[in-house]
Amino acid sequence: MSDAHKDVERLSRAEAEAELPGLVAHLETANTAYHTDDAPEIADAEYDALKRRLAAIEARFPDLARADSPTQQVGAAPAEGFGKVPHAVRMLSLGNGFSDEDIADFVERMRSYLGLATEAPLLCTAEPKIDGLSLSLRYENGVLVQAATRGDGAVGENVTENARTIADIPQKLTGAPKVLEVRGEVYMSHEDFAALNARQAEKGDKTFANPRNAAAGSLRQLDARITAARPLRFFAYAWGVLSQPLAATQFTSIERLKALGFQVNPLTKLCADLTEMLAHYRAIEAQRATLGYDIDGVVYKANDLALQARLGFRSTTPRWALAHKFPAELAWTRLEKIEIQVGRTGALSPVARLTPVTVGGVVVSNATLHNEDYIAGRDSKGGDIRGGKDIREGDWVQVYRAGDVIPKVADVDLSRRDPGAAPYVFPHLCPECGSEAIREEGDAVRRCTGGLICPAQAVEKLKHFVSRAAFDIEGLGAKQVEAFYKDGWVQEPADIFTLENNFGPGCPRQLKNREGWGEKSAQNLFDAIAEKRAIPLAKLIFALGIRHVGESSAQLLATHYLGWDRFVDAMTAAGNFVGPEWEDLLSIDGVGETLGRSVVSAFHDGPEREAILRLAAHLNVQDATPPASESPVSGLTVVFTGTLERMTRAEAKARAEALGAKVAGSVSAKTDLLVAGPGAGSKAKKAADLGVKVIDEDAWLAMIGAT
Ligand code: D41
Repeated sequence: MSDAHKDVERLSRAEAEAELPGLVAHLETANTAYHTDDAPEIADAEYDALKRRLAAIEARFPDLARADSPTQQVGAAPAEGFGKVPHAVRMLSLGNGFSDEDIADFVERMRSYLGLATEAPLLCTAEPKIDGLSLSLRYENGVLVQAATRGDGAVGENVTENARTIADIPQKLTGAPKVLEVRGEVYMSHEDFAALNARQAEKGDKTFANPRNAAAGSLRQLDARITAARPLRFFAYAWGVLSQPLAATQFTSIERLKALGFQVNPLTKLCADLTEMLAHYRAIEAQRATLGYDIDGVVYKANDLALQARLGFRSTTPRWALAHKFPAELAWTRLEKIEIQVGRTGALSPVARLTPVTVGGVVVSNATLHNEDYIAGRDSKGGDIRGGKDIREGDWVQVYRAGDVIPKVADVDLSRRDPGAAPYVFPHLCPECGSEAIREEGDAVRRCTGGLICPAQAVEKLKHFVSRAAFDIEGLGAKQVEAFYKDGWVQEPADIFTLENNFGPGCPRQLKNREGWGEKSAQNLFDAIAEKRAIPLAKLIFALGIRHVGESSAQLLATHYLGWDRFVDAMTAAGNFVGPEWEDLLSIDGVGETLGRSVVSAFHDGPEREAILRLAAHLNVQDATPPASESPVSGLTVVFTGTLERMTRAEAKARAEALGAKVAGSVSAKTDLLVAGPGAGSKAKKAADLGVKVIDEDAWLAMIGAT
């Protein structure tokens, strides 16, 4: 072997060529010893170092890389990463509250939704919110068969082999339901975190910023041997699919999980009312520093599982649970410079570049400044924020971070301001393309008018297009599209689908010859792209990156229009914001004027429409499925009137909508069903006049199978 200690950057081509075969052979022997013979020959660290060196050499001399190089095979798992696991029961997220009032509102919202009398009890559990990452464990006949990360809540990553190495996770259960999915948090204790970082530093490996990152980095190792060497722990706090209920309440379900052998948090408490919930929050907060692991708040959950079921959830958060977050940590530092970033929709977002400072264990060097009013010390209604103090370059500012969000600026210290500091002048031209940046009436944000000619908007749109919730093309992330854009390979989404034609085998310039790419990875990318030509309608609508159109509104549009052609035709016909197509768009529950205008505008004649149609020409758009038609009320327009005795109006409406019905406020010729409680007046009469079917509350409950 040539001098393996020579810096890769200084290797000559001949030296690299001489070193490669030995390196490859060494790694291949190690791989076989480990995977096939189950007898590792070299230490993990040595293996990793060899592999890093090989990758570095290949990156420097891409044409020397072999298609079957060990760098293209990551351990036992496929090179692309983990397999995907759809969650049969969606992993919901949690709403956040910060103040005592937020918690009082939460309890009041539940009471009013359920129509509880003032004296009726509403018990809630309160437990620490572990700052780790959620994991779902599936047991069949008492045997752990699968572990999946949360992912986007609908689809996670298969980390079964890694989860098996965590001591807190039982491999077998006795007396469990036939099918049981246990959900909880993977975390690392302070002590184990410190020891791990010390070991990492000693080996010259990267250290972790905090226990949460260490836990995430350890669980998401493609090589389960690495996970096994990391001291991860697990607290169970919820469940997914169950073949049989665990118990009738949240609290007793957790007790049952404990009896089955899971670790559950000992600070979980059953609280009778708001006062007890807040008292327990204070008690947990007081112990925070001595718990030995990171928590970032307290989670409250309605205790009665029947009430949880009635409360249900809205979009992705349950109505029956809330996280009460601890106040964010603060730190003072100097704001060195204000920079403007241009986003996908042209928004000019000011970012503070800070002298790096540690806030809650994480080094912060950037903070968002929101918009020009925020910098000037004004809120969206023209009132003062920070007592009207503006922010200038060179100022001393107080920054904070809450959870995973981008750090923010809370305050500015005027006593330390340089007397010569000038107020910040927000640009009126886009810093990326020079187009005019304008602020529309009522909009807090100034936007670049350059549209797709603005490189920043084009790149951000592309990044959004390939993001996980959109096209999610394996091997094509933000970094890659940015590089392709810079070199003129991909200017708009349609170009992704001609990449193989333009830069594939036989072309003058080929992807496999780019730095960081090889024959195999290039072909993998072309295959991954081809695979995504078939795309569900909702994903395509979301991927277009139209302002105001998030994942859930894209879903609403898809389930309304069902097919791509119908959607495009309708948006085109609604072009003047009048007429039946426009009315039809606004009739979708959840689609308002702002969203409607934004979508229709994207399909106005012009470059954006052209780009969308060019893209669609490469795709095979899969029709959306109409909403749950197995429900007997799906598609019906229902009106509730009179006094409902078994549930509140809010609950009745939410349930009907969850079953695919449309709930209207007044009776018309379009009404299919009137549910009339006692005291129904003019609506019942009108229904009778129009020949609309009228039923009472009990008949309605029977109809939806909720007696
Ligand atoms: O300790 C936690 N991090 C925690 C997270 C917890 N104790 N309980 C939780 N409960 C839920 C629901 C109510 C949705 C079952 C959670 C989370 N969710 C959660 N963590 C991350 C996303 C959602």
